[in-house]
Amino acid sequence: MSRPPLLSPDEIATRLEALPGWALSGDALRRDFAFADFPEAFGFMTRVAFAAEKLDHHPDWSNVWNRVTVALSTHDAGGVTDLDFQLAHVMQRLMKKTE
Ligand code: H2B
Repeated sequence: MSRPPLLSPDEIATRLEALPGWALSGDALRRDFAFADFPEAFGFMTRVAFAAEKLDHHPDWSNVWNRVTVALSTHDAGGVTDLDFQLAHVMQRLMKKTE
């Protein structure tokens, strides 16, 4: 499937203003999420997994008990594209359902 183009550093900085807690580090958008406990964290990951599959765009992430560490980049493009912002917004929405 064709992937959208890489975003410029300026475009990334502008779009990050709408995503509290997220930052560009290296070639990825990154954020750490903290939840009340493991079921909340894993529930969040499960909901995100279904949304990611629908988007055909998947996070690099890890989980330790109540924490989920996320890096979003578009592997096929070698950096950050609109798809990463779409997935970051999905995560923001689903995180709020867990709080
Ligand atoms: N996820 C991410 N983060 N980057 C990709 O380039 C990517 C993906 N490519 N999910 C998709 C799957 C691709 O491998 C399939 C074949 O569409």
